[in-house]
Amino acid sequence: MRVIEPLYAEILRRNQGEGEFHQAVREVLETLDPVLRQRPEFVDARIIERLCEPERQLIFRVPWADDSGDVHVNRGFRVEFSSVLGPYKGGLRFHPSVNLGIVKFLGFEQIFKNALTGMPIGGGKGGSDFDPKRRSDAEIMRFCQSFMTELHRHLGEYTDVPAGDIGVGGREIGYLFGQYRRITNRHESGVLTGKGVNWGGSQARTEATGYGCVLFTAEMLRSRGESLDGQRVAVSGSGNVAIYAIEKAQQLGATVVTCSDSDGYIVDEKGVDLALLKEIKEVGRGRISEYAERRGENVKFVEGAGVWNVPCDVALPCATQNELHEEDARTLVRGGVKAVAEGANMPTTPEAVRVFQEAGVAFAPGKAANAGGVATSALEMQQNASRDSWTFAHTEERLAEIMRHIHDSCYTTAERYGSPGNYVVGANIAGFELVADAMLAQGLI
Ligand code: NDP
Ligand code: 2IT
Repeated sequence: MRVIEPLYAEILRRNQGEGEFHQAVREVLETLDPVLRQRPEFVDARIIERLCEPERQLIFRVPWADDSGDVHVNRGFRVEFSSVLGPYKGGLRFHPSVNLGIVKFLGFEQIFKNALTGMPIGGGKGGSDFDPKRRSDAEIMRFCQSFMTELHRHLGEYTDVPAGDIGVGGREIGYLFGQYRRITNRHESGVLTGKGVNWGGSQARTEATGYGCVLFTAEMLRSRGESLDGQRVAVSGSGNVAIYAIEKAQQLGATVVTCSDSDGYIVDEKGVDLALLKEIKEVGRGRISEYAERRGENVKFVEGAGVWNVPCDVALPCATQNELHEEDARTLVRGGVKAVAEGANMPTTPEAVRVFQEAGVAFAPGKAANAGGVATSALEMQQNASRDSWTFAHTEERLAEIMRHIHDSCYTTAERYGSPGNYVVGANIAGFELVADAMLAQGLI
């Protein structure tokens, strides 16, 4: 951290009160020493200072009226972090906790994640502190229309291409796309990803993040001479990423015994009934407690707690940032966990990551393990650009290839820089080198 400490101090000073952004930056910077020693030109060109300053940050008012006619004012964000590798690319999050620091942490992570996919996409992120829970479809539509009425002027298939994240799924992307099309009078499919498959969306985009996370886990286990078959898996969350992580884990022979939402978690020792979970969450937009009520007496619902007390071989945090703490990590290690892969962005606190690494647990950071979602978004952009549409099988095969490629580049980079088996080091350095080389080539901008 010799070069890094003064840089980090300056980042704290310039970005006060943005705790999640500080955490994400620190986690990357503290692994870069070996590459900065070998490549002093990155230091001379002040690559890190430039990378930590977003190219553009947009904050805007989003007024809308609820079904009773009452007026609400939310705050909208889009942080266009880096376009050195391609148009800004990254999701939109609608959640009451959203603020500038959270959007910047997510945008910063996205730069490296997108680089690791090997696809031509830059990094960005956006969203709003709007709370979609218990809102009617009509309210969601009006909110999305108001949000896009401002954001549209900053987007474009060659400029900035949003997608979903927490609170933004297929329904919201539909309303956002409709409003973009109306305002611009352009059916510009490549301006958003995660669209419906009959109007420009890609097969397997819905599944991609969860599937990719499990495929990455399978690769980590394979490098240790193991597989997912027969393993006991704990998944947190029960949204888009969690549901399709469960699906792929089950396809590969694992038993998923727990999942959660912000109210609590369920334990189903026979294995989660995915059809029931999808019906409750995707169709009914209901709560996880309903799962226990409908599945019967062998399933317990525990209110107000997370899933990490449930012993497992593989843990997949798929809900939100900082949801797996040091004590949870110790509990998981005591229970014999072998692999942890972040389906969510930064769900594991730095102290918890250290516990896993010291215990020799295979640990995959989100920027590698959950990159399947944005990679498939890039495949959607590719299909839109060529007015093509691929089969599910072909798209899934491309996703699997990309996840193998990300795994192998993290693995070999970690080895090359003296930290074998450390996927955090591998992901950060591999992503950083791609971005930094492109910045050097493109000059001081
Ligand atoms: P969803 O909105 O579909 O699901 C989020 C899930 O996490 C819900 O079960 C939700 O519970 C739970 N959750 C959210 N916030 C909190 C919180 N503060 N405390 C406890 N539980 C919470 O989102 P996604 O599945 O799309 O996203 C999950 C994670 O994956 C996020 O970190 C996201 O950034 C990341 N990610 C998503 C990608 C994608 O393609 N969608 C791609 C890569 C990463 P409740 O309903 O009760 O709020
Ligand atoms: O965090 C993420 O990578 C996402 N929410 C997906 C971004 C995208 O553009 O598909």
